[in-house]
Amino acid sequence: MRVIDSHTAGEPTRVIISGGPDLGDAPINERLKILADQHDELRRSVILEPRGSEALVGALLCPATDPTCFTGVIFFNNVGYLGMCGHGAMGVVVTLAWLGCLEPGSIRLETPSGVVRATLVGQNEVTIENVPSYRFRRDVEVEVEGLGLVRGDVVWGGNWFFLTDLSPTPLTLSYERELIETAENIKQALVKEGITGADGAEIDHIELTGAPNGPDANCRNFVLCPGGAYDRSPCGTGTSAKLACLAEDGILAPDEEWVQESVIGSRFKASYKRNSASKVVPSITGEAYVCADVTLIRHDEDPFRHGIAESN
Ligand code: PYC
Repeated sequence: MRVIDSHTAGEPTRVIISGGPDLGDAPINERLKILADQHDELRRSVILEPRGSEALVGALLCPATDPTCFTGVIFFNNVGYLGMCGHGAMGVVVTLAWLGCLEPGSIRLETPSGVVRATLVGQNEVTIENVPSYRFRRDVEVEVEGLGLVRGDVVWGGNWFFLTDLSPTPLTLSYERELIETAENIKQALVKEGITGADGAEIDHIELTGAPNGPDANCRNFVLCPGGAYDRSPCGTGTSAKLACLAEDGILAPDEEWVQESVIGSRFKASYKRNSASKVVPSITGEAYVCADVTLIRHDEDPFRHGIAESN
């Protein structure tokens, strides 16, 4: 199986170029279900060790059902599937350009969370116009082990987020273990107290926000992803969630620039517009770089051909 690896602001994406299954021509959400139900070993072998790592997000390209879209894309990680992935969409675009399939300019990508417009500038800079983002619940209070009462917002940015500016430690890598534990405890507390996104959706991303380190950034974040890895980038969908709150609170005006810094110090530039329904439509700009063009080999006799999982 040929895959191309890239990183967007430090966060890795692995795009499957050949060797993926044919998922038919049903709507993309149904194809995601077929992939999950019938071909989940693909996700595991591409993402899990020994071929991958917990930080990796995979992308399977498939023909779009919407004729205005360049391609469909299904994102997945070490524990399952993502409706949308901002850094991953940037990685896909840069990968397609590196393969010679795309020129600088705009395309539309069909994702399970909705259609996303992506604009490539040069070879490495990509702007994603994400799905409309909104705050679902504000100032939600949750009792968290080791932290006490934590207040935050439940927000949709293409994935479900709990955003809070409470962090007992600075948002730096020297506190990596503590930050993961804090975010995991918040996530567990949300589950325990039955706090969800719309229609009972699990809140599977926790975003801790705080003051930036650099003078040219507005905010720093630490984002815990569903499989327990933290996002090395400022997280495209997480930055979208942040913009939705800033817009609603009247802190950021349409078209005003917001610079989001990640826990490793990388940045996304962001802004938003309001669509005809007055919904916040975030634009997120970042840089992605192709870093490997790889053939993954899965021997029939290899006991870990489908990755190292608890069930091994
Ligand atoms: O950039 O949206 C994102 C993302 C989600 C999970 C990891 N990265």
